[in-house]
Order: sequence, then structure tokens, then C-alpha cells
Amino acid sequence: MNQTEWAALALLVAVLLVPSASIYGYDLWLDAQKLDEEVQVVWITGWAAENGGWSPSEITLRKGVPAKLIITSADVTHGFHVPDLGLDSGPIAPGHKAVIEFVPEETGTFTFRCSVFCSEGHQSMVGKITVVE
Ligand SMILES: [Cu+2]
Repeated sequence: MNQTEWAALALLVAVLLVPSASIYGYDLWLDAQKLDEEVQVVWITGWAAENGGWSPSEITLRKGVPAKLIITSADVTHGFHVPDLGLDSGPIAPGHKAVIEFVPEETGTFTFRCSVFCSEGHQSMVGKITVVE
């Protein structure tokens, strides 16, 4: 092939590949946006009260949007309990994680606490989930 033919071939390949690659990329981007909108993922780490308690200790969720809480323990065994929402992880040993999936159905503020006696400051290991419209 001469130079002109190579250029024509390169142009043809570009014309054929670029649009499909960008459409594919756009699809992936759309899927990612959709995931972000459809699941509220929150990582929560339990530390004994002396070490800072729950991190974060304040969580905001949107009503009607599925939520996925991924809870880990950093130091000793903790448990994540939200009585008013009927959520309970059970004990979570250090280095392990519990996943709680639910759909917040009413707005308001809901206290969460540790359900495993973990230290002297256990009672103060509290936080809150605020569900907004
Ligand atoms: Cu505790």
C-alpha cells in the first residue's frame, strides 16, 4: 500500500472505532451515574468511645433511595444497632465487616448505638442517621 492508501485505512479505522468506543464509554459512565443515584453507600468504622467512637457519627440518607451501610470494627468487637429502624448488624469483630441494606422510608433522626459492651465508654458510643426528603 502506498502512503495515501495507509492514510485512507487509518481514517477508516478511526471512523469505525472512535464512535463505538465513545458510546461504550458513555454507557459505562451512565451506569456509574445510575449506581451512584440508586444506592447510598456509607462506610462506618467502629472505634471504642475512648478512641473516638463511630466514624462518621452523623450520617445523612435520602428517603426512598436504597442504602448500603458497610460497618467495620477497628479495635475491639462492636455492634451496630438502630432500634427505631429495626437494624442490627450483630457483633462485628475487628477487621471484619457487616453490610446492612435497607430503604429509608421515613424522614427523621434515628439514633444508632453499639450493641456489644466494648469498653468503659460503651454507653457513649452513639451516632445518628438523619433521613431527608
Ligand atoms: Cu460498645
